[in-house]
Amino acid sequence: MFIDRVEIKIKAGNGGNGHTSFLRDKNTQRGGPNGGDGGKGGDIVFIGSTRADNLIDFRYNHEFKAEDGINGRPMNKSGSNGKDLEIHVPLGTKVLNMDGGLLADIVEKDQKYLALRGGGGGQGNAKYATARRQTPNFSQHGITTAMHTVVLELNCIADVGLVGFPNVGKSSLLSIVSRANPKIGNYPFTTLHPNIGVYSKGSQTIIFADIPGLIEGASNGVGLGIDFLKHINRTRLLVHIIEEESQIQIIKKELENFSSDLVKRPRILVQNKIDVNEKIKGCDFYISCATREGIDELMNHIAKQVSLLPKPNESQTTAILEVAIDKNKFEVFVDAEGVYTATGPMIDNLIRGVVLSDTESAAYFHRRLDKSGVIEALKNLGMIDGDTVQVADTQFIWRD
Ligand SMILES: Nc1nc2c(ncn2[C@@H]2O[C@H](COP(=O)(O)OP(=O)(O)OP(=O)(O)O)[C@@H](O)[C@H]2O)c(=O)[nH]1
Ligand SMILES: [Mg+2]
Repeated sequence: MFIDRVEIKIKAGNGGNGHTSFLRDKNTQRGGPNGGDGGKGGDIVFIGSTRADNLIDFRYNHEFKAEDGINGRPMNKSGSNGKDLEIHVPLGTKVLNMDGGLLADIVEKDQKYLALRGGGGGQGNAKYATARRQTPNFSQHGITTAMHTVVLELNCIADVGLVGFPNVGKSSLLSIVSRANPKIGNYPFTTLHPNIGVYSKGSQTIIFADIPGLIEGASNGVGLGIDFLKHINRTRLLVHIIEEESQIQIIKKELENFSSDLVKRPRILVQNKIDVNEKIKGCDFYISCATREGIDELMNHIAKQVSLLPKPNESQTTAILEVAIDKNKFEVFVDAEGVYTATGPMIDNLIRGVVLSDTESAAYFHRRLDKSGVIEALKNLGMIDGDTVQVADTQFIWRD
């Protein structure tokens, strides 16, 4: 089976929590804080690989989570970082967001795309010790990361695309010039998905893509349609194989209907099966896959052309999937029940570092709410003494 589009879920590791502890041994009754920091969560990284030539592995395995960071421990021991998760994808894989926006285009072996960064670890209570606060009874939580859904879309990477009507001998040619073993049959539409083959000549290697046959009206969905032309969209050269003259214009039209760009790609016209048919005037090469006549000449020409033609589109890797978060941002609103609520990155970040059951920590929390303007914003909404305030998952009664 050949799969060229899948949806997968990815999640970077959570950050480990900071630890709260104090030095305690035979000689020390109540020593200083020594809770260690939590480790960072693992990243999600896509990596170009030649191991697979389609996305079939992702059909059943479609949820990927990087390791969480380990929590901090006493004695100032930091938790270790979670391992990054590398997701191997075939060359030619595009990573898209759910709106179809391009995140990365992976076209080279070992090319990496950092899609999600692991959550930062929380600080241990040792980090919160100050001259005035010598026994901080709290530590910071690690950052929890979210699950994201992305689409993987494969467009095969090849130097040369073989196009033509069904049954003209595209797969036959591929099987002769490479070690690929495509299905060959004396009936139309033997090939149902792209076949990739590698041709080597000296130090030069050329990747060929053999695709299903095209017929008149393919761009309107006749036959197998033209969607699979995307797999030859980044080739340097097209080899158009014909058996009859009428096929020349029809294929050209279908290529044009797919994209004005593809029809302008350098193209050589090759008549196959000359062992059984009259030669058609005006072709660039005449071959027979049955007798091998003309194959060497054709391949020499292709090798030379490919070495002269520019590489297809450069790869482009764009930003990290997670949007940059403004850590000072918050929003306030009051709901129908009269609960005053504050949310946003600023709140999330603040709540990570507080333990509301601890009076000192709670005082710090309220001071920060005040300083950052959250309280003022809530008052502007009409909050008065005795109202209920909701901040993250904590509720309290506001006292002026
Ligand atoms: N006589 C003769 N038959 C050939 C030659 N090349 C291929 N064939 C035969 O033509 C038939 C079609 O060959 P394929 O290679 O499967 O053709 P294709 O273009 O890949 O066809 P689709 O996959 O259906 O698009 C097979 O029966 C081949 O054996 C040739 O040079 N001479
Ligand atoms: Mg075929």
